[in-house]
Amino acid sequence: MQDAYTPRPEHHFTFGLWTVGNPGRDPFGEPVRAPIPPARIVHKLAELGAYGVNLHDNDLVPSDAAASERDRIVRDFTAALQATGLQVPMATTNLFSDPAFRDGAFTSNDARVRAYALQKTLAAIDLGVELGASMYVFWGGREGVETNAAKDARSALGWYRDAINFLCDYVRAQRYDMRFALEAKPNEPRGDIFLPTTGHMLAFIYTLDHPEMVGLNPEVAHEQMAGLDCSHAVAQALDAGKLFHIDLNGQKLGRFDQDLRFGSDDPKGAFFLVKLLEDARWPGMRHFDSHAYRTEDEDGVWDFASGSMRTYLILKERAERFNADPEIQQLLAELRTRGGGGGGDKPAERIVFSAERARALQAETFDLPAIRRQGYAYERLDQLTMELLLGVR
Ligand code: GLT
Ligand code: MN
Ligand code: MN
Repeated sequence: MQDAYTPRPEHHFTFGLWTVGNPGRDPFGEPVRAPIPPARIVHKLAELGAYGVNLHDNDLVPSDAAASERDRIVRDFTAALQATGLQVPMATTNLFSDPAFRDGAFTSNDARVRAYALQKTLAAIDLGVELGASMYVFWGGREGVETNAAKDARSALGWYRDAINFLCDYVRAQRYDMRFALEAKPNEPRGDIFLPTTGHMLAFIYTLDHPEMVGLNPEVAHEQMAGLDCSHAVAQALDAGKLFHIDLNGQKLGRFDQDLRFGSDDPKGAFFLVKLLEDARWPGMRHFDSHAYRTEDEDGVWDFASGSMRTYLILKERAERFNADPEIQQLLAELRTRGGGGGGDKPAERIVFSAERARALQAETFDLPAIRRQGYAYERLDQLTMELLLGVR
């Protein structure tokens, strides 16, 4: 079926090999789906209208593969990419599956593990570059603790910083066209993960040697797990010029990491996130870091993939309607000019410090009783938004 919500490569939708390839294993049950070979994933995603596919090193190349085996796998994968035109915009390292990383990778208490994590990442960066990736994601799922008796959080942050600095210098020395995107998560698989939110990550970036190379990869579910509004984290990342990548998915509050289909749980939250990205004309990849329900067979996986992209495009169209809706826009214009606009529906001028401005402010009188009495009409605004989202407007 082709309609206004049919995804096309120019929409820049991407999936991970690990997302559509997720076999449905969970802590209580074995995989329910057979692994889908990477080349088949590439062909299916291209058919569905995606732009690209992302990967961890070991999603493609098993960690015990000999060099010749690695080269054969990469050759076959590249052939599938060339046949379909699918891109690999982002790559990352699996620094969490191997039991060697049980106490973390860059922040393990064992110096050998910290060095091995760097070695593994160097090889994975090379692989990403070979496949054309210019974005590299760091999700430190094992970087944390179950007990604070085990690790000094300040030493751990120091090791983390050394690792990212080392890797930035490697990319620079190799003259790779590559930037890093850091992804936060509050917990799972560790009891507590270091740098648990996008805001923590943002502050950490400015302590690095090359902050200009490093940005953020916020994930909807991870901010929700921390009890936060993801669109606010994304807005702050945009404001700082640090939104390098995004992981779109869905999550119920107070649950384990569910990685649900984007928009399937909190469509209103998803709407405001899409609106934010589209209003900002953000040029990055719309990556879906989620997977099909464990109940699904392979057909269900492809339903999940096209559903993710379709929902995004539907919400994008709803955002356009929101921006064009006369009643909603009238309410917003009133808010913009409330308390003294700059003429027409222009907002008031910014208050910028000067000695004169400070003196004028000190002398100003405010009609506080009137200010205290006024309402903001947000109930009406939200109801109009809901009616638009629910399809009756
Ligand atoms: C893992 C995790 C994701 C990360 C991936 C990148 S791996 O699936 O749950 O949030 O983005 O390492
Ligand atoms: Mn997740
Ligand atoms: Mn993610």
